[in-house]
Formats: sequence, C-alpha cells, structure tokens
Amino acid sequence: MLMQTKPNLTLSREDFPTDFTWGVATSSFQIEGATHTDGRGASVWDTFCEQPGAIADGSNGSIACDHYHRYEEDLDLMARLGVNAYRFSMSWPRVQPDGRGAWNEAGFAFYERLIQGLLQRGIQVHITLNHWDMPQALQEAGGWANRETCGYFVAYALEVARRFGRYTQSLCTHNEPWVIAVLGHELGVFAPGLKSRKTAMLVSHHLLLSHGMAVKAIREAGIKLELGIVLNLSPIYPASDSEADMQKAKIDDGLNARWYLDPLCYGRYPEDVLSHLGDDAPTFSPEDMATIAQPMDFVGVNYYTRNFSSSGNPWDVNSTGNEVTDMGWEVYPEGLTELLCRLHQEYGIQCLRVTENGAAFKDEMVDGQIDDERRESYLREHIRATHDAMAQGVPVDAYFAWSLMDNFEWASGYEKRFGLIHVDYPSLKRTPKRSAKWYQQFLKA
Ligand code: GCO
Repeated sequence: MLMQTKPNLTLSREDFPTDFTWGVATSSFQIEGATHTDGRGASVWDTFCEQPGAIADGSNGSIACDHYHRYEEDLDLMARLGVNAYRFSMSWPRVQPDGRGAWNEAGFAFYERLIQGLLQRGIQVHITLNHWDMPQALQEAGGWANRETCGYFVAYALEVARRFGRYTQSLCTHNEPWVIAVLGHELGVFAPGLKSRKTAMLVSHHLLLSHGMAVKAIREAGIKLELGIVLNLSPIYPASDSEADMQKAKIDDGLNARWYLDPLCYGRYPEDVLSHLGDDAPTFSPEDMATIAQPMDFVGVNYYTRNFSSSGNPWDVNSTGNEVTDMGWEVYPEGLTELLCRLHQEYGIQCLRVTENGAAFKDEMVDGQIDDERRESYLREHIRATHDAMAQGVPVDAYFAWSLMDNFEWASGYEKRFGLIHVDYPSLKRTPKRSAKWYQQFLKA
C-alpha cells in the first residue's frame, strides 16, 4: 500500500495499513511496585533508589502504580483505549531472584495472569526482557561488566521464551543499552551508579553480546517469535556549522547510535568511535561480533527529541525556540521522520517499530479532568511524522505511545508525568487524560 503524505490534513487510523500495530508501553520497575512480594529479588534499581540524592523526589519503586495488584484494572483501561498491543517488560529478579539458579514460580504466575488477561482482551503481547532492572545479586558479581552475566541472561531469555513464546508477538532483549551503559556506568546518574567510561563501554559490549547470544539460543531452540532490540536514538545535529561542532556531532552520533547499530547490522564497531575511545574501548573477538549481528525480526526505536552537539558542551540543546517538554526536551517531530528514514536507508532495517514516543508535561487536574492538549498535540504530530516516513517507503509496522500511565520516571521519581492516564499518588486512582481520549478516538476511527 503506497502511502501518500497528507500535509496539514488530520491523519486518521485509515491512513495507515489495516495491520498496523497501535499500542502503549510501560516497564516493570516503573509501574509494578510489590518489590518485596511473592519472592521477588532485589534489582539494581531498588538498591540505587536507596542512595541519598539518587532520585529527585527521594522516592523509589516499592509501590509505583501498584500494577502488580491492579493489573486487571489496567488491562481494562488498555482495552477501553482500543490499543491492539501492549509493550511491557518482565522484572528479571521477580522470576529469578538471584539472576541465576532457582526460578520463582509466583513471579512467573503474575506474568501468566497478565499475558492471559491481554489475550482475553485481544491485545498482542510484546515483552522486553531487560528494561534496566537486572538482579542486584548479579550486580554484586560484577553485573554487565562481567562477561558471565551474558550466559545468565541467555538462560533467563530461554526460560521466558519457553514459557510464554506461544503467546508472545515479540521479544525484545534489551531496552536502550546506551542508557544502561552510559547513564548507569559512565555518568552514574542511573543504576548501578558507576562512573567509568571504560566500564561503560565494556558493559555496552556485553549487552550487545548477550542480545546476540539470546537471539541465537531462542532460534536454535526452535521457538518461533519475533526477536529484536530497542534503541534510544536522538538525531544529533551540530550546534553551529563550525568544524569543531561538526566533529563533535559526528562522534556523539557515533557514541549514541552507530556504536549500537553498526555491530547489530554490520557486525563491526565504527572505526572512528574505536579510535576516539582509545584504551576505553572494550576488547572483543570476531566471534563476538558475529554473534551480535544475528538477523533481527525488528528494531524498536524510542524517540523523544533531537540533540545538539557543540564543541563546548556535548549535550547542549540549541535554543531553537521550539516548544520543550517538562523534561526540557525539544518537541521536534521531524526528527522522527529523519531517524526512521536513516535507519532504513543507511542500515537496511526491514522492520522498524516506534516502541516509545511521548511527552512529559505538567498536568493539572481541574474538576476531575486533565486537559493535556500539549501531550495530545505531541502524539498527533509524531504519528504524522511516522506516517511521513512510511510515505517515503520506510517499513514501520507499529507505534507504541509512552506511556499507558504516569509512572516512576527513574532519577526524576514521580515528578515527571508521561502517562495518557493520570495516576494520583498515593491513592493510585487512574484517570484518563484528554490525550487518552484523543488516542481512543483516533483508534476507533
Ligand atoms: C526511556 C525509557 C523509559 C522512560 C521514557 C521517558 O526511553 O528512557 O525506556 O523508561 O521512562 O523514555 O524518559
């Protein structure tokens, strides 16, 4: 179906292929709560939240949205939205408290209830195995900096695929390896809070390697389901046309995007980044690189904004005058179109999914309603940007809004709200916002 761009006209669901997947996304640590319930082990984020000053509002994930107990209500909310897919993550320490050895049947039973609830409502199951909350017990044995963790991850991935593969549309190995490596191990602003670029780059290698090992193992086990990875990709632009800024933008793009896309798609690290890293580059073998480059059924893209690089400040957001969200991220839907086109043209990716897209804005409840027009507009503009890429022949087959509901926004705690559905803390009352009603209407049409 050749799709035509529809400049300035309101897009409707009919402007997309009938089999296009429309979903919402969440992650385990951000919504489940019940961190000490039914045998769940500690994750690195439970430990990180206890570090003084780590979380802006001093909160943690012990309750979050209490999705662990309220999942039926949340499933009904998804069904009322009219989505046909739900992207969520499995808490590794909930099903394997130590990250190796014994499985926790009560943990698997929760995900069984959740998955059956989705299927009963005609909602596709899209699971992420690692959305950052790896078992603390493994961290104490070196975590992702320890190559043995790759093997433990494969055992976990195989167990999940064996138990749930028949019900699952797609299985993503890692959500945003760059965030785990750089924010978690170089800048230390995310769990586990380490500050070593050399460690961060070794972690990124082990995340990519464990991805390839898991994909290979699941395929060799003959378990049929779509396998892929999810990357956070922000197109990076030079803050000016000076040579210094152009060079900075190139290496920042290298560190954020090409360091992951080149091995996954071409089986090699980018030479310019390797030389930029020098002794901080990880050691790796040709066998490692061949393992990483397992063919994938999809690549998920989490898109929020673009970034600018200036030789002075590597993450300087250029003052473009465009609207910014409550995270300080510029609203730039064109960046999503450019990114999707690049991924198809430069990397030949044959199945792309927008696995996260959304915005935090300060929500105000007035007479029991939240009139989040800016979030509605953000979603509408980025759905259009997705359509614009598809009209240029880019193979995108899904869009997941981030997020189903307000939740624990990592180091920002509960201060930043991304949900289509408002969560009142601590009553935990769910209230669909204007954006949820818009998405519902869009999906009904
Ligand atoms: C990410 C994570 C989400 C975040 C969302 C807003 O992409 O960073 O997958 O867990 O909450 O992106 O920052």
